[in-house]
Amino acid sequence: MSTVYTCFTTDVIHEGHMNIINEAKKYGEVIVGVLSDEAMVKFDRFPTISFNERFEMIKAIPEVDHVIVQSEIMYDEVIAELKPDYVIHGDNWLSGPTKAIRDNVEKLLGEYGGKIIDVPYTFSENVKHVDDKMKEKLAMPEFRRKRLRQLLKIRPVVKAIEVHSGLTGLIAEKTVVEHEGKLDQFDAMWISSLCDSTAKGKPDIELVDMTSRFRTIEDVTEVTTKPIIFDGDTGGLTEHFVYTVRSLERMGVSAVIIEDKTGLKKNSLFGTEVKQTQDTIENFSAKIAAGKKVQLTDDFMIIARIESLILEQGMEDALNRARAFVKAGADGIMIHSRKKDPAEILEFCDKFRSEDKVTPIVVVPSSFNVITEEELGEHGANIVIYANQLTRSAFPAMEETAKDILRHHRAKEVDDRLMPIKEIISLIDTL
Ligand code: SPV
Ligand code: MG
Repeated sequence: MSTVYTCFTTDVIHEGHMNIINEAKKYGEVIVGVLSDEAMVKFDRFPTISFNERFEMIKAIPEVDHVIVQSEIMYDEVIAELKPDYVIHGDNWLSGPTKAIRDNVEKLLGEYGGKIIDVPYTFSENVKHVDDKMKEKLAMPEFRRKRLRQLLKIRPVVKAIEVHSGLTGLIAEKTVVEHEGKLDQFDAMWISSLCDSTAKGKPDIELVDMTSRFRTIEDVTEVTTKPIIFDGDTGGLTEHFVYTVRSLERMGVSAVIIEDKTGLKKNSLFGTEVKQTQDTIENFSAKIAAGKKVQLTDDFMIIARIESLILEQGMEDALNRARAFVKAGADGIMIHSRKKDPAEILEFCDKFRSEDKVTPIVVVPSSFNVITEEELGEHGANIVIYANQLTRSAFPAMEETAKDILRHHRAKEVDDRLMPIKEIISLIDTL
């Protein structure tokens, strides 16, 4: 008897899946692979139910003969093991980033004469409704908030990108690339104080008030599902910070990062070129402890950001602070540097990791941008934040367009680099 293989990433079985299974049944014994959580978050989205629940759900379908775990997005392992006569899939993988998966399957099957069956994708009201509902569930505060902690368990390095509006949120949410046969996307979003301020044409000195920063969070949460790491600057007065923690938690933010500076905060990338004052270990520890005391869920994280390297206070000072802030209850440590050479960041990571194996380390490779996420991960970093690149790429592009319209007294000359009108009007999903 022939064998037919398919792989599912869904949390809900709808008529589209049943159509594939029924089609598969015509060809022989049906084997379904359930994609692991690790692989699923890399190319699709976070599951809303546990892996075991997804596995049991597939097992309960009478037409399915066997269920296995597929641990990678690419089918190499399963095809080598099962040598199925057919692989069946919705024809939506004929284009877009998932085409790389189909190409790979085609190559693997071609080696022994296996065949692909592309089943027309089921477009129906109910399929759309089920998909929308899963997304909406992921966007709810109680689901979104805990996702950063979940990701830290399953991703070797969680990567976050800066967002400061609904539109940049959509870029973080939807951008998936295929590169060298692998699919990838961002795990989380960073609401940068620098970019949130810059988008409003204001300096990054805690001038944009919390009410306005919260409004940015709402703009982002309205159109996305990924977890949010909020740049809380210094956290302000401890008496105010406790209220900020409660508000962020309520909005479904996963983590706030506060930096150990006091007084008028300036952006760290100025370093010692401007006057900046580091807070005392005692004061900052008390702020962390106060925040931890008021939070209502176990999901929310308060991450302490250490400015010792930025302010040239030395490695020992940075490490001392890290120890103290973890003791005060910090759920993670962010270490920052404005050097181009990542050496001091790596030294901190190595030294901190040698004495603390568990506390997540966050790094922001804006200046030391030659190092890859993988290399940072090898030194113990858990979260990598691309803190300002969307803003920095958009600004020069917009400025150049403005200049060219002024030069030519019309917009024709800039047209080639613009998103087509059709694309921009359909970029935003409607309910
Ligand atoms: C931000 O993005 O606002 C940050 C990171 O705090 S940095 O600008 O490098 O200080
Ligand atoms: Mg900032």
